[in-house]
Amino acid sequence: MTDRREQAVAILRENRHEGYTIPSSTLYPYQWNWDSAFIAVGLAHVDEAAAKQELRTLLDAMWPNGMVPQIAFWADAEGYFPGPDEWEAGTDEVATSGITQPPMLVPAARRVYEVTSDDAFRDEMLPLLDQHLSWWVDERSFDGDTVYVRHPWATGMDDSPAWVPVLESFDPADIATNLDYARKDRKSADLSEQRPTDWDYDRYVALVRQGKALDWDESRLREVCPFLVEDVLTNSIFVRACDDLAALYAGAGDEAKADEWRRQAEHSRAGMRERLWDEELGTFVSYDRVNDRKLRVNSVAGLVSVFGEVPTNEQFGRLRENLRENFLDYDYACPSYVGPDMDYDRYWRGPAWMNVNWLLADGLRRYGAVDTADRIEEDSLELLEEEGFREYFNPETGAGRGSDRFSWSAALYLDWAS
Ligand code: 9YW
Repeated sequence: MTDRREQAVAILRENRHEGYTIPSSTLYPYQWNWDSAFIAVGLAHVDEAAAKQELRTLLDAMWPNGMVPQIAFWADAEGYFPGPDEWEAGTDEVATSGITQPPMLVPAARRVYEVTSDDAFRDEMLPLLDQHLSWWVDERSFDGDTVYVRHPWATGMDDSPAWVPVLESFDPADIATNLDYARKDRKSADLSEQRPTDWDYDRYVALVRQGKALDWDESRLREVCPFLVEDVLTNSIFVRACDDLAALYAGAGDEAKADEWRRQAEHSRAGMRERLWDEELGTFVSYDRVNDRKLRVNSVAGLVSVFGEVPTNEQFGRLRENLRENFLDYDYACPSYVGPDMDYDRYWRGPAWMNVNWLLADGLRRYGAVDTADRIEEDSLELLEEEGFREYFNPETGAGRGSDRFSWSAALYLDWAS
């Protein structure tokens, strides 16, 4: 094993708690939803039992209605805001946050199944994954095709410039009575420059307090929450999740169910092509349902539509041009955002992230864009080799940013390097 490979395995071991892996011991000391999915993909190469358990534990936190929470607070920990007392959400078994994250756990479960060929694991997962994806369709879709989220944290790309117009459209004081809080995420002067601003945080916290005041009641929140967004990244992963669930059902011999989810994938894909495509930018964008408008920014999220095979061939041609001209013109692929106020060091406003590179490379291969996928994977490996398992990276200099010993960076290294 190379040194880096040994280090990656050591990080996953060190961040492992009982049955799940925390994203980072310095910044995120609980179980996070899509982090666990990427972690399971990596763990499958080195510890199949742990990979399966990672997903089982995540699904143990599923709400009775089928929502899989963004955070499961399985054990007490210090150093994170907002913690369980702030959210007041969860199940009889575990306290959780009151929002979800992109349903990456379904593609991850398919991957883990393919690596392990464990039919019992697949059969155990099927009804749970079905319940979760059904929740998206039943509770989180206005039209039955595209799905929405109600918090920037739910998108996984917290401070994407795409959310600014929505966050500007309301006054935090109008939706939450108390706006006092203390951030715990800026543990050093450097991190202050690399994390979301206070302006963003005021709005994140106000949305949490609104949800809590309404007991996380979906139908009431649908009426009053000012952030109801059809996020392009969530939708692309959702479409892929529907296809992957269909494939798992087909393998288990349940053709009726396989058909049902294939049809859902097609229907959601069609909705995205119709409403989320932006010809001028050459990408897919998110949609603000409250103010009925596209959120027109050139974010890597739009490119990740290839992960769900969303672009038609014609759209793909345009998207690929956009990728080449605007995103690959940096020393390291792939900036999370390009455009006005791009910030190479700040979180989702410019830095390159390994999970997004992984999704993008996977999707590009589906379109036969092998060279571009190779370039993204090679750059990613180089960043990880040179800088270690950082949370994100400056796309111009390659400097590591955010937390160190970050779990999904280690896990995806294991997948790429295997
Ligand atoms: C937060 C844990 C999470 C990721 C998100 C990333 C960040 C901050 O960290 O969110 O407090 O939830 O934006 O994608 O899941 O690694």
